Amino acid sequence: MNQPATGVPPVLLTIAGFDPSAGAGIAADLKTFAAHNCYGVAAVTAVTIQSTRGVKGVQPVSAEVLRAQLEELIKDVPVAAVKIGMLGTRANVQVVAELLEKKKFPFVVLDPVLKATSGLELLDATGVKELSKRLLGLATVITPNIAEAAVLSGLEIKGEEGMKAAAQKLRELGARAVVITGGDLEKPVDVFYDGTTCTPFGGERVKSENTHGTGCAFSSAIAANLALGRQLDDAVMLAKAYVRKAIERGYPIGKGKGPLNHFYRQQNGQMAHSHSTHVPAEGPAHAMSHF
Ligand code: PXL
Repeated sequence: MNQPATGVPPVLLTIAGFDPSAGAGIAADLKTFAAHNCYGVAAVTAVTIQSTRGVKGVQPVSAEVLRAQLEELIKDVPVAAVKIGMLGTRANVQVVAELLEKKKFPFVVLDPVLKATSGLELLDATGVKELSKRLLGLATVITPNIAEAAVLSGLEIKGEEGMKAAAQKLRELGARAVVITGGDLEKPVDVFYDGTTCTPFGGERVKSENTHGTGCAFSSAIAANLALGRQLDDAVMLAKAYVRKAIERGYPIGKGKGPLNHFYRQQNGQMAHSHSTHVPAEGPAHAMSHF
């Protein structure tokens, strides 16, 4: 097993896209790992053109470059858990499937990211089929939202009963365990199914506009909790509680949906006002700009 030396945190690998506004994607994943006292490494699958106002464009990384990043990393560091997010292309799905088949990582959390809220594709159409065929069965748990679960299961999902039926269907399609997230519902509920019990995890609606990257933080927090030795159902519940608080304490940064506060636990009160001291930027007041 990948048992780190005393005092050395578990290493978690995220394979995901880059969001320059750092609310979603690998930046969110690395912050979530760090907030759980884990060390994060990342292989980038795509660069997105994005702000808190949404995804405007996507430039996938080639399969060769993704493979090279992964090969270099896994020769070097012992990976305790993998989180998979946006993959971009079918070719990148294949690279990840080959990696997971070759290296048996202790835990794999698959967030099957298909589309941005704006409707832009974050995985191409043939990639969706490939993910369904090859990746579902290689994950410890998958964390689709309702729209993603509907696409992957082929079922129309209405309410909690629909979520349960889709979770069962996704198990039939090869997933070992499924959490369908319903955070956007009027009455938010997540449905967890591991083949034995189908458990709804309800929660109160959190009033916040700062929800950018919620799915990324949730799946990463599950991966961190698994690497730290928790059972899957506990890992899911702890991740849900973490994300809820991180949303409540989220930052009103940017003109769209602000990011979560991944580090609320580390801050706990004493740092709350430390941002008010304004340090003037150095250099000329009117630097050259293309913008
Ligand atoms: O939340 C899904 C997601 C994951 N990863 C990246 C994204 C998004 C949504 O926009 O941009 C990089």
